[in-house]
Amino acid sequence: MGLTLSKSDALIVVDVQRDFCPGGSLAVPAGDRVVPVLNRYIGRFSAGSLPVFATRDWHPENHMSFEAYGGPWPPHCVKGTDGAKFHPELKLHESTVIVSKATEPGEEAYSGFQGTELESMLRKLKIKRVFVGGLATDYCVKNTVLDAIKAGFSTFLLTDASMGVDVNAGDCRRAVDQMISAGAIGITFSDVS
Ligand code: VGL
Ligand code: ZN
Repeated sequence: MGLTLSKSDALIVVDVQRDFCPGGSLAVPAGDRVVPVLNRYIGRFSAGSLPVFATRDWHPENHMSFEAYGGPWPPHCVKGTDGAKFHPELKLHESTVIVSKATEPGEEAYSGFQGTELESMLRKLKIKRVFVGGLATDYCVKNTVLDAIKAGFSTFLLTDASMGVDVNAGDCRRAVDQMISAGAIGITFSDVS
């Protein structure tokens, strides 16, 4: 596609945390495969001094999404635990802005925009286009992409740097279709290099 990155572009890395990677409590199968690809995007954005945001699921111990509290998931990404840490090989820079979400016991937030300062920070920087990748395609990536579109950003889905859970077969494919129908543009690293 040959995109030229500029000052109004931002990268949003979604939930690349240990618990969502193999060995974690809510692992995306082969979720860690996004790490080297995201590192290339991070390198590309950082080289141009363009902003990089990293969202993280940051739950209290009694979060409503956990089975014990009526939710669908095993405990994961409890704030301050090893499972909530970013994948150790994810090369975040000093300047990366970390966005913690789903921090309230009674509120789920699959989107990085929900209950956070992400949108206001992007506006302050006069960002017009966002590039979104990470985990999981069918939950937090999807909801972050859909909210970015709703907020008026031109939104690019990093198809080579996102992976999903597929609780039901086809969930990821449907999530990608839904994002594209809503206006997201699917790209791979070669489009920005
Ligand atoms: C996520 C399930 C539960 C995600 C977060 O980051 O996609 N999925 N919490
Ligand atoms: Zn969660």
